[in-house]
Amino acid sequence: MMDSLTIRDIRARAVNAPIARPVRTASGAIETAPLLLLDVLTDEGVTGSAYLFGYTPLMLRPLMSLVDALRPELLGQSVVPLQRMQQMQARFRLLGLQGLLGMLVSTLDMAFWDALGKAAGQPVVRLLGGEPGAMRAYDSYGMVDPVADAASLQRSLDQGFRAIKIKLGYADPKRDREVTRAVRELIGPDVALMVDFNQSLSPVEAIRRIRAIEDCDLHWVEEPVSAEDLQGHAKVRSAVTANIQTGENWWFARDAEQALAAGACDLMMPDLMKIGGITGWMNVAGIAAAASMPVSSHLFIEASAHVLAVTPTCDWLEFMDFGGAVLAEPNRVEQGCVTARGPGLGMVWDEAAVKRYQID
Ligand code: SMN
Ligand code: MG
Repeated sequence: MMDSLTIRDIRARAVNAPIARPVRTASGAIETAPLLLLDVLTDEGVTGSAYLFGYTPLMLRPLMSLVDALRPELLGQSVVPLQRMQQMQARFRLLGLQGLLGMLVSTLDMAFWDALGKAAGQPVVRLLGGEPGAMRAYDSYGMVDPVADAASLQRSLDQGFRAIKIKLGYADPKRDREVTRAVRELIGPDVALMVDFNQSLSPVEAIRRIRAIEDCDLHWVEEPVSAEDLQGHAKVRSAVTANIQTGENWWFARDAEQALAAGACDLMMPDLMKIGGITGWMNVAGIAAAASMPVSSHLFIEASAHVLAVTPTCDWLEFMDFGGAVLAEPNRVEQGCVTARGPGLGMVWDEAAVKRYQID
């Protein structure tokens, strides 16, 4: 067991990886996974890794430049995630950490934790005071065609998923109802059904559309209005019976606290890459526990399985596999659950696949 790790270099590679099925949302489609693969090399020979999801390939080049800009700030520093987070917060206090910089700082935090886990020969979840456990997962879809996608949805159930999420927010509101009813019919009454509007509606329109589908026994309704519109979320929440879910666009723990203070949601789903990595997640886990607020994850299957297992009010793990194509052994679903692996976060790059999908 090493006493401490010192950052020797930070390596970043941009890849545009294939995904199992495109994710069509009311606010744009995701056809591939544009990822930045980060490796934190240390003097002690341990390497910590994590991936950043850039949403669009357009952001990969700027992110590569950002890594170059941050490298001199971090070389020679110790791998102590809390200290590095405080260093970044202090260094960029005037600028703020929202946006690409926040994504990078959060992903570096995940890589730091991965390095600590590897150095200790333990999964990160153990360093956090928990142990690997089977986290119940839902299969996360984009906008579906209930006829064309029927076989795929059935496959999800056959794999053991007990919950399905679909995207809504069609140009024609009637289509929201048609699709939701058809999917409910397909999956039967015992499988949880979540719907996600991806911030596409005004509060008035959201209330109208949610009321029209509430008889489909919805497990939650996600981001009906702009993520930043906390009052809008609160207004929708007070006008419908369905539980309102949000959080994937919160920046760091303070955004979570402000959303709770505004009564914006019944459930929360922070995103590891925007909430401050493992370190930021643990802050939010405390806030959520104190507020008795169920916490689900957003993307990042591998790392989320670790942090959900130490989240006292843990709810669902989102299964949307964006990293699988470049991992030697992608996390699988077993009986509808995903279990954290180690050492570290349990991710090893498939170097041949990385080479195949790498972009300069
Ligand atoms: C989502 C966000 C970004 C990419 C794909 C899907 C979505 C979710 O909002 O909840 O997974
Ligand atoms: Mg969402």
